[in-house]
Amino acid sequence: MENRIGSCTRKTKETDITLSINLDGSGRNQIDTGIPFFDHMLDGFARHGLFDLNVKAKGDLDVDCHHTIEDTGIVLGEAVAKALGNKAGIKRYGSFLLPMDEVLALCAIDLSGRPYLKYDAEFTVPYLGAMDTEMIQEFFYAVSYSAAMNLHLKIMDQGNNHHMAEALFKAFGKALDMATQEEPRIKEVWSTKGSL
Ligand SMILES: [Mn+2]
Repeated sequence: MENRIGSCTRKTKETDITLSINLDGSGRNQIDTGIPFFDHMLDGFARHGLFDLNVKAKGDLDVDCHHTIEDTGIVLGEAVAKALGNKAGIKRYGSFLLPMDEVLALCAIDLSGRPYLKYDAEFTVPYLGAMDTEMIQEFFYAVSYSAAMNLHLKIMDQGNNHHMAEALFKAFGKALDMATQEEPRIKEVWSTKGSL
């Protein structure tokens, strides 16, 4: 099977983003959003999901990080959806329980075509670097609806805020890698409805 690659460009008055993802990559990535902590999170996502990811985002960071992070989520979701096409022959479900020292994060995904985010994570600091911690939920919400995926994220054991954020992004990478893997026993779309 050829590498499944999706790319997406989005330009508004607030942001200008170009992103491409190779679902069958090796984790190589080049990420520049202008928000170093967010770059660090996307690096963890790509590396541990074994996705090749290129992101160039220029946003209105003079306002704050909101539009840049939200719109990067929208563009990432669209690129994943494009790379998956009709989703024939994939596992569809994926989940991962990721420990990071004292922190334990859960991610479960169904590439169902029905967007839904269930997010349960409480941060005790407002910022990590120049990234608002409340933007973590906004990012995953944007990904979930633009890729039309059912996405559950939950911090099972709390701890250091940097660890909690990083554990969520890495768990998301691992679970998405699992859900997008090919299932050789299935040739068609794995749904009783016949489409996802
Ligand atoms: Mn880190």
